[in-house]
Amino acid sequence: MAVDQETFVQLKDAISRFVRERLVPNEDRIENEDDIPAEILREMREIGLYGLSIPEEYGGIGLSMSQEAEIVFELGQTSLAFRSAVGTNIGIGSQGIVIDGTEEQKKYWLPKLAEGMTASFALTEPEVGSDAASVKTVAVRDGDDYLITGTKRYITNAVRAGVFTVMARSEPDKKGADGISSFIVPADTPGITLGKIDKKMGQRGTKTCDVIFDKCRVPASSIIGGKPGMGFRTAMKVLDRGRLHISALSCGMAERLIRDALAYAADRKQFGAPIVSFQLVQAMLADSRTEAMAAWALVRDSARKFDAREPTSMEAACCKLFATEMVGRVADRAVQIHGGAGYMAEYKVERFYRDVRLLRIYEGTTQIQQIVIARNMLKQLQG
Ligand code: COS
Repeated sequence: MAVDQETFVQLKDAISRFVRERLVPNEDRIENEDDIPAEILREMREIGLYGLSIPEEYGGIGLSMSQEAEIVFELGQTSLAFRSAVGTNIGIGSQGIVIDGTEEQKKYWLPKLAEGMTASFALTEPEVGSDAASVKTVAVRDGDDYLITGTKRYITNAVRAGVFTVMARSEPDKKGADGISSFIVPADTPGITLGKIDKKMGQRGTKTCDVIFDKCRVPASSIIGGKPGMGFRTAMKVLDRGRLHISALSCGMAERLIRDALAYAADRKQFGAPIVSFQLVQAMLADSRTEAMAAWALVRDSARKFDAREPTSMEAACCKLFATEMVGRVADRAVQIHGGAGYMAEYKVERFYRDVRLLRIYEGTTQIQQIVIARNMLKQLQG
């Protein structure tokens, strides 16, 4: 799945222009209002951002992973809230259906998502974070239906969602991963309520909250792929892909931070000269540039392997580990280069410093990536 190069170049140019001309000028508004204005969400729909990764035959743009990474790199160069609004559609919210859905599920849901209905991914729970296989939300069989009950936590875009993909335990006699199914649950299903919007360290304008399911009735046909007990594996495949996406996003934000830090250093004078002329400042810029290039090369290479259908669980975890930690260091140096100004809200660098902290946590913490990498290394050793 990929669009032809000419169409892709046009799309990338259009999105890059949209980021510069529409999103960057609205960054302060997002920060102050803690929301994305409806007109910007509409423009994001019109430009096709909601359907980037949905195959063309289902009404999307049908980008390959490599192409998606390039676009997300562009989207990373502004407040992360903009990417978050469409991120669940491009990634974790839609991909369960794209990867493992039945033909009927794809035909029904994917065109709606490509048009801009928001899809939200509901895995995390109050007691279930890194240990994703211990999902406590239950789906109890009732005739041809299931009744879903449980609480999902920190669910991105829940307030904007038209549909949730929900991981729930449908096989009570099976422990761990084998007992979990992924369900497609329309957001207007009776029995769903939303908790209060979470107050976060950063990423203002993104919306997360609890989603509470109380005996939500869904037909058995809403299990992704139609086969119970496969939901954990679907979620893991979705997250493998999502980790490449978050890595590309980290590289985009690193680009913005380096650009802003360089511009500030060239402008700011101390000891009678622009601080960029001082070697200790140059060292910080050079370290950031080097690490950002290394991360981007890793992401591009891994995305290419993903498109070639090579196994990429380990590669995706390596990318997520390296790129998200990299952007943390780049943000820290960018604050340092800005000096006192770097601590002031007037300069956006302190905001981005807080925003990127989440990248090392969601879609699998750095420590989970280390576990995934080491387990794959052992598997390779054992042949
Ligand atoms: N793709 C396909 N299948 C996978 C997979 C992947 N990437 N990873 C695991 N599986 C399969 C395994 O092969 C196994 O199936 P079999 O028994 O048929 O072989 C099953 O899923 C269970 O896997 P495993 O035993 O490795 O599960 P663990 O409970 O040990 O969990 C980790 C593995 C820790 C890696 C997983 O729980 C995880 O990624 N946690 C982080 C969750 C996360 O990212 N949360 C963020 C929330 S979304 S913002």
